[in-house]
Amino acid sequence: MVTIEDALTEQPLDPGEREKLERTWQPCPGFRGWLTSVDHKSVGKRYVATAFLFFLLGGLEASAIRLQLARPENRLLDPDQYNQIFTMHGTTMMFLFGVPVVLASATYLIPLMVGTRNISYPRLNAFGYWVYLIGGLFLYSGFILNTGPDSGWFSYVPLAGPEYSPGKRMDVWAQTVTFTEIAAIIAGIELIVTILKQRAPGMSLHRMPLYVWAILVTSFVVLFAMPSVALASQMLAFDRLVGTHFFNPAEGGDPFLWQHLFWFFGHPEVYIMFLPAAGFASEIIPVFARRKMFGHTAVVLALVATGFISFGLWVHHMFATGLPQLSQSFFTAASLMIAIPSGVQVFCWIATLWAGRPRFDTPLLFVLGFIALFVLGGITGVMVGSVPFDQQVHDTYFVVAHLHYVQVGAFVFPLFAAFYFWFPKVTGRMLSERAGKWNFWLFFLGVNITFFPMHFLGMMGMTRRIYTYLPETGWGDLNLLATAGAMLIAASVVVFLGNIAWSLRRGGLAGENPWDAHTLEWATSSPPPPYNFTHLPVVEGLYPVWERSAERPVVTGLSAERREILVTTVLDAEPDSRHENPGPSIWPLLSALPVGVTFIGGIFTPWAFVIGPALMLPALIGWGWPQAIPPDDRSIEEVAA
Ligand code: HEM
Ligand SMILES: [Cu+2]
Repeated sequence: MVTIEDALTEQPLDPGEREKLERTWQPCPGFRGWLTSVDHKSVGKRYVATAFLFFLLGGLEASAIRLQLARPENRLLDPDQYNQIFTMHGTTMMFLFGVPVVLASATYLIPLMVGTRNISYPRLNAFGYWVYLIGGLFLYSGFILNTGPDSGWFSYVPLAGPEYSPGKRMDVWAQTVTFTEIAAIIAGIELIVTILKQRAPGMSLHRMPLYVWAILVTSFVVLFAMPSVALASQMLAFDRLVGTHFFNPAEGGDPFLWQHLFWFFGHPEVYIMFLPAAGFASEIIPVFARRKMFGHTAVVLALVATGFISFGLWVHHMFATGLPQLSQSFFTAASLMIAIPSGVQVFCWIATLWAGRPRFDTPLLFVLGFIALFVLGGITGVMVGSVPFDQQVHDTYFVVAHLHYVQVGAFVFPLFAAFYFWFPKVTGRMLSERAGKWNFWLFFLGVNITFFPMHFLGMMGMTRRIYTYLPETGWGDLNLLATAGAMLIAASVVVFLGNIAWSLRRGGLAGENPWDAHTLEWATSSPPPPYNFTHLPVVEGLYPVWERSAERPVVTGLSAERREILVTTVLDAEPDSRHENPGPSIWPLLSALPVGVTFIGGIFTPWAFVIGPALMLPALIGWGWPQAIPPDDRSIEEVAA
């Protein structure tokens, strides 16, 4: 076994090594390259861009909702359109934007941050992207054909069951969910393996960056939460298509089974979005406060604790169903408890800023906005977490206000911070600071003007999911205000898009490390080469770039003629073995298509479950076909020796 000390060599790569790396890792040219890429960066970029596209679509739907509700008795949308649009909005934001964008950005960032050449299972990663894309396109083709789901984003039975939702609408919803869950589980697996087995030598667990911790916890949450809803959506599909009775009480089924299975996923989902967002904040704050993070260990423990506790709260979504007293108390206690690890993180962020010399660039502004909105959303969360209050405001706009403070404030804000922060790394160019500040202030004002009044509307009795209301209710003015706020949000998104379009061509050149940041992705060029690092780095501290010694030790001995990655041990990240990472391949795409045939065809004919797998077989054979590369039998001792 090679020790870390052995790895601390400074042998320069022999001349021509870089050209060899270029040749080994180059993607296929042109359009074929686009279809066959297995590079975590190109797939990651594409994944993030697709998720943002869905964010824009979800935003258009939100605007339609807000325009409809701006005045009492408005006739812009009819009830049927309204039902489809709010369901599409919720479904898009949660399943096609929220979870995917989190995992997509991790797909891009994690291999760079842990100092490796590519993600583990890169072909599976590409496959996951295609499956997700098929799911998203499927949902939107349904919507365009007036077959958009209309039972709300959590599709409660019996409303979503065969009796009250005939037609194909809810089948489209159920299968879309299945697609996105498959994609998410795949990403979770790859990220866990990459984090645990591919960290650069020296990055022992206690030197792992906080964002990497956040993604590790998130990926485990994904693995435990997603199967629950994937199962539920298949059971719903079977109830609707095959005539099973999982949720039909008349035949011994149970509608509450749906609620439990859904929320056992649905609540942790909120943390699947929030934990990485908190991870972004914990990376960005030290850079702009220009000091190390206060309470690193406390934040790690808080992330892990949040991951665990997030599985103990799901029933707080069901307080209005008439639960026994004991479970009401238990789930109230658990819901309040999760405020503790969240509070720990908030205090650590504030302490870091307090003791630092903050530089108020756009990424930090978005993080500050996040902290403010997250605290507000957290407070209303504690309020609805207690049964008596929840009984009053359940299914009102108070809940809509709460959930958006958390999701827009504690998720979209840090995401924008991350976008401004990592855009220079990904594209090589800086985003405009001036436009960034406009983007931030319009967004921050817009979110508060949109969602703060909804607290009052909820208390005044305005229920969610209503397409209009009477003038006598007195809800008109606050609704108009909320709509005006939504227009500010829309304006800020336009500024954001304009900023990207302008900066991609004219933005200042970023260079390797424009923010003077500390994680490993800043130790390579912007954008990084296909092989990420010319010399794989050896990590000497918790802040690898800030704590780099003058010698700058690197790993040597990995082959540049094959796509070799260094596998290290779980705890101490000592070199363990070498692994060959596969090259470009069309099979992930060709395997994703039969998955599409199976689940989409399955809502029309059960034969799809025969035809789809039959088509899948050749694709899998192609995928698994041995490649004509001679085995590499050098021992691990030659690496880094
Ligand atoms: C960016 C501006 C946004 C605006 C103006 C907005 C507006 C709204 C409104 C007015 C509703 C209530 C519809 C109704 O009950 O009739 C709603 C519902 C919802 N929104 Fe948003 N939203 C925005 C962003 C987001 C984001 C970023 C997420 C999640 C990541 C999200 C998730 C949801 C969910 C899950 C629902 C519940 C849908 C349902 O009842 O089935 N929204 N949104
Ligand atoms: Cu919850």
